[in-house]
Order: sequence, then C-alpha cells, then structure tokens
Amino acid sequence: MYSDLWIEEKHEVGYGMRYKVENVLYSKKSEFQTVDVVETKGHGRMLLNDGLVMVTERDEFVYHDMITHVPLFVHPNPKNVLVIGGGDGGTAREVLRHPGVEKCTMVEIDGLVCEACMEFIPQTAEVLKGHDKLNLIIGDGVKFVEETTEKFDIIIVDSTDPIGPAAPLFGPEFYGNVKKCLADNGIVVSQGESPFFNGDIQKSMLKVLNDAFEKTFIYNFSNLSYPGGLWSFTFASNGLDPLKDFDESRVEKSGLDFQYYNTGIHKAAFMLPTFEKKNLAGLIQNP
Ligand code: AG3
Repeated sequence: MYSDLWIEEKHEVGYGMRYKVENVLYSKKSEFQTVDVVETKGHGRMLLNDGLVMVTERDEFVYHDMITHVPLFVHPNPKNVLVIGGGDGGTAREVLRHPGVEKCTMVEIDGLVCEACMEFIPQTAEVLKGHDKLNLIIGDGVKFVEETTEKFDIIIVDSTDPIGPAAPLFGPEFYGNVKKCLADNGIVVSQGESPFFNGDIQKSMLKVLNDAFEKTFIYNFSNLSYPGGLWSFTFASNGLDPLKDFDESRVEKSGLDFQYYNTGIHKAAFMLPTFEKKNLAGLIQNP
C-alpha cells in the first residue's frame, strides 16, 4: 500500500487527473519552476513543470504532430523555423522531419527541462543532443523575438500555461515582436489551452492575435494528458489561410508517416464546437 504512489494534476475547478507512478526519475527546481520526470504505469515517461503535465511518451505524438505539421503543410515552402519553448524537443523533432526546412532555431528559457528530457525522455529529446539544422538556444524567447533581425517562415510557440515563465508569451508586446520577425508569408502557431476550461484565455489570446494579424484561427485536437482531453492551438498569419491554402497533395508527396496527423484531421481540426465558436465570435475566421 505504501508503494502505491500516484501523482495528480489538480485543476482549479475541483478536478484532477491521476497517474500511477512506478519511479521518480528526475526532480529538480530551476530558477523558473519545478521540473519532474516520472515513469508512469500507463503513459510511459512523463514530464511535469510545476506539477502540470507537459508530455507523456504515450501521447506526445498528438500534440507534436498538430503544432508542427499543420503550419508546415500550409506554408508552401518553409525554410526557416523558430520554436519558442518546447524544451522537451518534440516540436523540433517534427519540424526537422521536413526536408525543406534548412534551419530550426529553438529558444527554451529553462535549461533544466532540456537536461531532464535529454537524459530521461530521449523519445522527444534525442534531437536536442545534436542536429546539423538545429540551433538550440537556452534563453528568453520574449527577448529573442525582440532583439533578432532574422525573419522566420514559421514561428511555433510551444509554451506551458500562462502562469510563471510562460505568462508574457500570451501578451501583445510578444506578438508585436513575433509579427516583426515573421517573413511576408509567415505563420505563427501557439499553444492555445483548453476550450472547456480556458475560454477566457482563448478569448484574450485571440484578441491579441486579431489585433496584430490579418487572419486568425483556432484548431483543436484531443489527447490523453491535458485537463479535459480537448485542447487547442491558435493559427495566425498575414495571408495564408489554413484551409484555403492547404495543398493536400503535399502531405502524400512528402512521404512522411504520422501517427495522428493526416489531411482529414488537418481540415477537421478547424471545425469547432458551437460553444467555442460563440466564445470567439468576431475574433476568428474558422468556417
Ligand atoms: N506544452 C504544454 C501544454 C499545456 C499543458 N497544460 C496542462 N497540463 N495544464 C507542452 C509542451 C510539449 N512540447
């Protein structure tokens, strides 16, 4: 009975998700947050930041497919990609599967997240150990977009919830700078929280994006590890439309094999439940 260790991500609405833990592999406190990697019974290895589930081996493919392949297949020729956050490496791993990508810069604020994942979650973090197209920077993404003069075809904001170190990644100054360093045909995709629990955050994010960009969308996916299962990404651009400019034939031609992403899921992800559409009315161009 005493060896029966469970962890729980508690949600403020009085709900939690519990996982049986077989082994604690890593547990440290960085200057930003606590970083834990545990071996769970049913979800494989799991990364938690401040007790919130970030990644599990069992279902990380869902999130990483959808944050990456949706924009990379909408943009006709993405060569230079920026990832803000994404310390577990899963997003960079998927970006770098596209042979047309010449460079992927990743800016993660917390080196301990990369350290923990490189040691204990190689499934996502192997790529961080060295890839000729990856430029890994341990630093502040907010500062990076403020200071860089480089232009990116795609910017992916792979952040935690808007508390702690990720909070500025949801604000207008940040997106003003993102806009500045996007190439003309650029796309920015960001972690967009839960339609069920975070309607208010989604609304404020979409307001910020809608003020800065001509086109703004939100798209959903469902996974096993985030509160409620249904989760979202935002999509913004000054031209490209994620459905009208999606050339489906490129997916097959790419020869890439996916566990979650396919052309049907790409299109379906932009079809929203009514309550979400109503909440974001006037701020998104989803059909
Ligand atoms: N990014 C975190 C998504 C939000 C999770 N929220 C939560 N569990 N309350 C995941 C990083 C994957 N590369």
